[in-house]
Amino acid sequence: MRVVLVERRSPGEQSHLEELAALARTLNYGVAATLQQVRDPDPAYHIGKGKARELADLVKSSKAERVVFANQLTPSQAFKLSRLVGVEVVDRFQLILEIFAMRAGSPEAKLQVEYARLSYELPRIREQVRALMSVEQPGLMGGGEYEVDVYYDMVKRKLANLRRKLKSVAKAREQRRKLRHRRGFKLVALAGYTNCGKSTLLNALTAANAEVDDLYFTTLMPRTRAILTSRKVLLTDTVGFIDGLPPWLVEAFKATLEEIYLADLVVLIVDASDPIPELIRKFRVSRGVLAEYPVKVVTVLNKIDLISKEDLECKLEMLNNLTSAVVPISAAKGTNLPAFLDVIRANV
Ligand SMILES: Nc1nc2c(ncn2[C@@H]2O[C@H](COP(=O)(O)OP(=O)(O)OP(=O)(O)O)[C@@H](O)[C@H]2O)c(=O)[nH]1
Ligand SMILES: [Mg+2]
Repeated sequence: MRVVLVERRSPGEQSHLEELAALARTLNYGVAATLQQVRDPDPAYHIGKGKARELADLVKSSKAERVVFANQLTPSQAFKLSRLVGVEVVDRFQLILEIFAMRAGSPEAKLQVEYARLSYELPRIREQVRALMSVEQPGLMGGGEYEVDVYYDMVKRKLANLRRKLKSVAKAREQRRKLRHRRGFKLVALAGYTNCGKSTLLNALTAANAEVDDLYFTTLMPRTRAILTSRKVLLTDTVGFIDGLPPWLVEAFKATLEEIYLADLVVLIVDASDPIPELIRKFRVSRGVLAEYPVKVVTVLNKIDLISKEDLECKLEMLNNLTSAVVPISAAKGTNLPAFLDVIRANV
């Protein structure tokens, strides 16, 4: 599918368009064109009205079938925009949800994604229906309200039901962790921004054979394996972080994220191949997710095979100013993994 990517930024704000393009690639979309505007959000179209018309022309000339916004849109903005440009308009969160839905292989992942989808939908149901009805049957609002209420209640009941199921999933995970602890295992979780190389590192140190690719959110479900050279240490691969992770998504993936928060040690992986501002942004996002929990963290700088020696020194120095004792590695090439294992053993 061909898509147009749009981003509105407030003055001085960093662009997220490149990341949006990576998300779009993950869904196998081709980026036909991009459009940016620096201004405060407009209540009607999010971007300015003139810019919205420009978008409509761009959609037509580039034969795009969908528009994706880097910003969160209200249902009525998405609705108005799609009427103006003639194709569906979605935001980054919908894109992330679709990726999660596509990646969800296990029953547990499906539960979590369904929970996330409905939590996203619930506060928007009324506005969505209102936006639809105001065009199709102006003046007939009253009649539909009852049906909206029925639907709203149904979604709420579904959510309560899913919450119960997810709770039992979390309990099962907790019991497994306790059992492992009783048997003398130490639990180490691999965490970090999506695509930083968590699964590659898991594969390098264990017999996990986890799926690895250059797309986002390849891993949704944790996978735990013993380290080949230290059988009493269990490594867990986890779902990646992303900027602006909405609370409903975090809530849905709570059981999964608990593998991180309740580990004996968290290895925070940073992608050395990112340019410095991007590297810092992702590091901050990851630290932010971890900050709420009193868990011990060691940081590794991965993919060092992709950068020059000078670049590595510069990035190491910068990271060492933000956190202590960063270990440079290449999970793909196996560089410096023995030193990394020493750091793990010293910290669990
Ligand atoms: N050159 C190089 N590439 C790496 C290294 N580690 C990982 N990669 C590549 O980076 C991409 C992402 O790796 P994954 O292991 O899937 O990353 P992840 O953190 O598990 O990603 P998600 O599960 O999608 O969040 C893949 O294309 C890997 O081959 C490394 O040390 N060097
Ligand atoms: Mg992975």
